[in-house]
Amino acid sequence: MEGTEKKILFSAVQPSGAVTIGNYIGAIRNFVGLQEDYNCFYAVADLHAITVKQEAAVLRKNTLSLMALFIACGIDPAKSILFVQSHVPAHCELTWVLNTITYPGELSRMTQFKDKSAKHAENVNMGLMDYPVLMASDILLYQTALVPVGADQKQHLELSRDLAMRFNNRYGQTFEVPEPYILKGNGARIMSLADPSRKMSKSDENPNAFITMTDDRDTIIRKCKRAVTDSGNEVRCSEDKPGVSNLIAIYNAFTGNTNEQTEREFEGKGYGDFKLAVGEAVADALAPIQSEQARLLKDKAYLDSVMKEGAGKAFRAARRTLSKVYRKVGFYSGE
Ligand code: ATP
Ligand code: LTN
Repeated sequence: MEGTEKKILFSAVQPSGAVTIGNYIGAIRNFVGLQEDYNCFYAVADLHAITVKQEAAVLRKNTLSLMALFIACGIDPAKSILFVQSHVPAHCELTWVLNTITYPGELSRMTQFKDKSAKHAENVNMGLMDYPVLMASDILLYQTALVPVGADQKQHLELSRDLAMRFNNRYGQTFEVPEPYILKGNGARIMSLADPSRKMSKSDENPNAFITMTDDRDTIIRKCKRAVTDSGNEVRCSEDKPGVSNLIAIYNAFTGNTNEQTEREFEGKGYGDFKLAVGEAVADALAPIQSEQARLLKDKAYLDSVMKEGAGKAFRAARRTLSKVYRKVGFYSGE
């Protein structure tokens, strides 16, 4: 079938720090397989990243690294449109219009806003609150049908759907109403290694809470060995064993096992053997991605050309929707 008949898919990751295996398992890994069946747009969400304090030089570096990581993980610039969010001004332009149909109460009750406001009490800014509207703009600009994300983004996606429907009701059919694509089972939400009641987050102040995509083998194994587990000594996935269940989810993500297969594999063995095996499986899976990312980062001209081409294509697609929006709301554009 021709590419033009494929539905559109959009997702993004923030360059707000070292990407974790939570981001990889919950989001990036799934981006790769979806490239065959959808017209995919994948963005580095730098506009979102500045809703918490970033160091300019570090943000620039993280943007380039994330672009290289996308490609190293298997996103093919010949199949998907890879770009940096701030290179396409329509994201900010649509955000302004969508702000006028968003109620403050919808934003102030968002879980992520409440969590991040508590965590960054010294910098509770309007951007942090408006974050989900910018995210809705990212999605709606491309007439997106499907949005692959981790479970933590479900609430934001609900808002994107509400805003699409609200705008369509008020101004006439303009936006496709997007569907979330969230993994089933324990991979959709990888938990902190230090506290399995919280999600693994790249901005956690404790580096032992997460494994990054660039951690070396020894670090990965050490972090797995230190991971908080539960009482008992049995490798079994269950609600009363959040620490072990989380390690099983990680192990399965990198080995392709099911919960049952992993439980059988470690029957009669203790947590020690299991944690070592998890660390080795993660390190083995990340090694080829790491070397490819390092190779790409040496070829800045190539990365720049991918970004430039992606931004051009995204710009044209976004313009079509933005022009329609501007017409519907009544902005004068000359005779
Ligand atoms: P921060 O911790 O700085 O808020 P983050 O890692 O939560 O960042 P993003 O970079 O915006 O946030 O996340 C990119 C993608 O990774 C999203 O689809 C998100 O749902 C997914 N994701 C993030 N953390 C996890 C996790 N622990 N488990 C599964 N998926 C995750
Ligand atoms: N907020 C997202 C990252 C993101 C995103 C998007 C995801 C920004 N824009 C559009 C999907 C679609 C997060 O995962 N924290």
